[in-house]
Amino acid sequence: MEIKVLKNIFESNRERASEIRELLKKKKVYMIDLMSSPGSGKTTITDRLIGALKKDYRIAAIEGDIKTTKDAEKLAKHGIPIVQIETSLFNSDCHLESSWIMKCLEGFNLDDLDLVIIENIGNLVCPAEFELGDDERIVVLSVTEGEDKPLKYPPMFISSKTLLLNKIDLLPHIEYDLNEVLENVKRTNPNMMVFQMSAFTGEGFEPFLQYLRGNIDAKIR
Ligand SMILES: Nc1nc2c(ncn2[C@@H]2O[C@H](COP(=O)(O)OP(=O)(O)OP(=O)(O)O)[C@@H](O)[C@H]2O)c(=O)[nH]1
Ligand SMILES: [Mg+2]
Repeated sequence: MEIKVLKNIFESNRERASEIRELLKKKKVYMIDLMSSPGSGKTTITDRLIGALKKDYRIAAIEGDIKTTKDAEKLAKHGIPIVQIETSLFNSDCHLESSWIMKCLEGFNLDDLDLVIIENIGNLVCPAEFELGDDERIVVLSVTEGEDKPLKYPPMFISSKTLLLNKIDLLPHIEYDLNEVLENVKRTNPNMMVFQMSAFTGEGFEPFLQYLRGNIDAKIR
């Protein structure tokens, strides 16, 4: 019985994710799902992304947190549509689900959008289990989290297309083996695209921007 309930949750989430995929295909909107541990740099990256892309694309953001509207407030200066999901208002869930994303999308005018950025809740485990109907799952891993995370938390790395290895400005100050983390990524997901960057200084951000522009344009142009 327990297994049946669990299966139903995942099935209904997957069905709604498929509906989202269809809707975004029809409306020609690209959607990314940024996932990571708490504090890896999702909001800082989102801020930089919006700043760099808002001249060329019409962007909206969905911010997921258990509590507070702090991340949405940080992005408010861009003047784009933003929805903050606070899961403490229902179950304090540690991930976002596709039915909530659908609700947010229904609140946007999709005819006036090219790109939706979802910042998932800071958690390297649960969000991997819940498809959101996005075009691209992106994991952010900061260098202060250790080289072993791809091996320890494989579902997140296997289910994602892209890795942003963030906070490389801190490398001179810490013990960190770049080759080791890259090897661990390759062992976990050989097809993963990896971008090394500092969302803080902007170093390494341009190649990721070019790659993302290519993916967005391939869908919406
Ligand atoms: N040195 C350095 N600090 C960074 C970088 N990116 C983010 N930070 C800092 O790391 C802290 C957390 O960054 P956030 O962008 O809030 O991280 P987050 O993943 O959105 O965090 P949650 O939403 O709480 O999961 C902040 O103090 C940022 O200024 C970076 O590339 N280098
Ligand atoms: Mg954040």
